[in-house]
This record gives sequence, structure tokens and C-alpha cells, in this order.
Amino acid sequence: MKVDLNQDLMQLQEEFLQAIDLAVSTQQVEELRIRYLGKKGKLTAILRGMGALSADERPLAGRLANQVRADLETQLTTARLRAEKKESAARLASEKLDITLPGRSTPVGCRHPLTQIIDEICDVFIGLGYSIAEGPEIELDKYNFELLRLPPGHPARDTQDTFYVSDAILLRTQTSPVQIRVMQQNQPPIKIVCPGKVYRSDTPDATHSPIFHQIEGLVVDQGVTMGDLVGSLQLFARKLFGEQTEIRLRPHHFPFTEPSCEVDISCWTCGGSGCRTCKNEGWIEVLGAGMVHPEVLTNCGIDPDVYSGFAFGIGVERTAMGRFGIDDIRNFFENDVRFLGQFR
Ligand code: 2NM
Repeated sequence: MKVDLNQDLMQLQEEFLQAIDLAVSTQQVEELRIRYLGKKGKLTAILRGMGALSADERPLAGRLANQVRADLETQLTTARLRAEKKESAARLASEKLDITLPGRSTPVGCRHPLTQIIDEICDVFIGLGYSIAEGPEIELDKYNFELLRLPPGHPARDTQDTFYVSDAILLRTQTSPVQIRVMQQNQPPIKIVCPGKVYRSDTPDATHSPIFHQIEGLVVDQGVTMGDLVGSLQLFARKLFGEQTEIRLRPHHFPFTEPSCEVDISCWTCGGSGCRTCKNEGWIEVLGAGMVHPEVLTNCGIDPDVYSGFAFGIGVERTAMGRFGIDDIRNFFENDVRFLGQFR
């Protein structure tokens, strides 16, 4: 009996020595501890046999068993420390931070170039005491055409030029219908600018887009003259294109104004001497204007014998193209961030 138990213990120790060499992780070491020293472990199993020993055999076997237990515990501790050290080193290596790597930048956006120009233009007129008025992009034919003296059959109403929703409803081709609505609802003095999207059934090319933007201005009061119009537009031109900018009025025709004119500004590239930007003209057309036709005032319930007014329409895209040196209007609507990112 005594021989057997000793032998079992020696064998257990031997077997453990081989196993502990293979235990590289803390988990494997812990598994070994349970397998050998745990309540249901191998050592406990052997010690259960001690009950069968005689009283004089027991102390010796007990001492041997305690030695073996102490030996295994020492080895387990050593193995666990070794594994912990290795695992901690591995974790530190994997969590290593390279502080020399370039940081991840957060791209900064900016407002669309057209929005920037619209705000800039509106600010000039706000500085002159104008208010901003807005209205629907889907309009009644009545407001977009009829009350502006564009009767049925007028060439501007051609289905080729206008997007119709039905006979009476269309996408506005200008922001004048906003001004018609304001005049119908308010008596003078009226002093407004109307920025917004407008629509024309045009095939896109470098200078045409079926969606574009306008800012129309309207001033109605007693004694308003063409001189007031020139003053407002002069200021607009100088604020946007520089203090040395001049404006030039050329006679024109619009159904809703009389007299009417087209307004050029001195070329922002050459200043008037002639270059590629202005096609050697020295002048660039940016807007149309005129004195509001008496019939339009009457149509809106304003007495033309008491009041007079001027109106103008600024092409936003054209102005932005000039200011930023853009040669194709389609850039504004393609939403290519390589283009849009240049207006920060
Ligand atoms: C333009 C040119 C000339 C204009 C006229 C009116 C209204 F409603 F008062 F009659 N609003 N806008 C006008 C006049 C617009 O755009 C090139």
C-alpha cells in the first residue's frame, strides 16, 4: 500500500512537470492547477487512498504528499508569473500608440457659392433698407405672367420655355410673382428684394441651366424715379465688384416695365479696356431693370397716379461666375465637392 501511494505521487509529479512546461497562458496554468490541486483534482484523488494506510505509514505518506503539493504550487506560481508577464507584454505591444502618425482631419464644409453670393447681394440691399420677401416656386400663371402684362399668346409663355404643371400652374420663370403678391397685399412704401430659384425649359450648356437663381428688387413709393434705380444699382455693383466699378444702362424692352433697360457693369477683369472675360466689350451684362409699368401697379391695386416704382432682376449665377471666375454654370449644380470645396 505504502509503495503504491508513493509511486502514485512520484508519477503525478512527473506527469505534472511535463504538463507545466507546455502551459504558456495564464488560462492553461489555471487549468493545470484545477486538474492537479483542485477539489476534484488528481492529488486529492490520491490522498483519498491514505485512509487505507496503517497508522505508522500515514505520517510518512502525509509528509510526502505535502511536499508534492508544495512543489506543484511553487511551480504553478512560477508558471503563472511567467505567463502573466508574457501576456502583459503582448497586450502592451498590441495597444501600442504611434503618436507620430498624422491625425485624422475632420473636413470643414462651407456654404454653396450661390448661397454666399445671394447672401452678399441681399446684405447690400438690406443696408439700403430693403426687406427680403419670398414666395412659392410653383406658381399660378396669373402671378408669373398675366398680371405682369404677359397675356396668353405672349412668346415668353411658350411651352418650350416654361415648365407647366397644368394650364394654370407652372414653375415660376422669375421671382416677380413674389413682388406681385407683396404689392397686392401691401400699399407703398414697398422696398423689397426677392431671392430664389427660378425655372426655364432650357437645354443645359456652359451658360444655361433649367434651374437658376434670381434676385429681383422692387421699390414703390411716391416720387420714385429712374435716378433712384441707378443709385441702388451703382451701390450694388461697387459693393460686389469693387469701388471703381461703373454701371451702364442700355435701352431694352420688358413687358412689365416702362422704360426698361439692361444694365452692364465695367468688366471685373480688365476694368473696361477690353479682354477675354468681356469679349473685348469692356462691359458685362448682369441685370435688367426699369420703371414698373403703370398697368402692373393697377393690376396689384396700387394707384399709378400717386405712386411710381422701379424694379430690377439680378442673375445670381452670372454674378457668381464673374466674382469667382467660373466659366461653366453647370458647376453650380453638379455638387462635385472638388468644386464646392474651393469656396471656403
Ligand atoms: C427684371 C427686369 C426688369 C421686375 C418687374 C417686377 C414687377 F413685379 F414689379 F413688375 N419685378 N421684377 C423686373 C423688371 C425684373 O428682371 C430681369
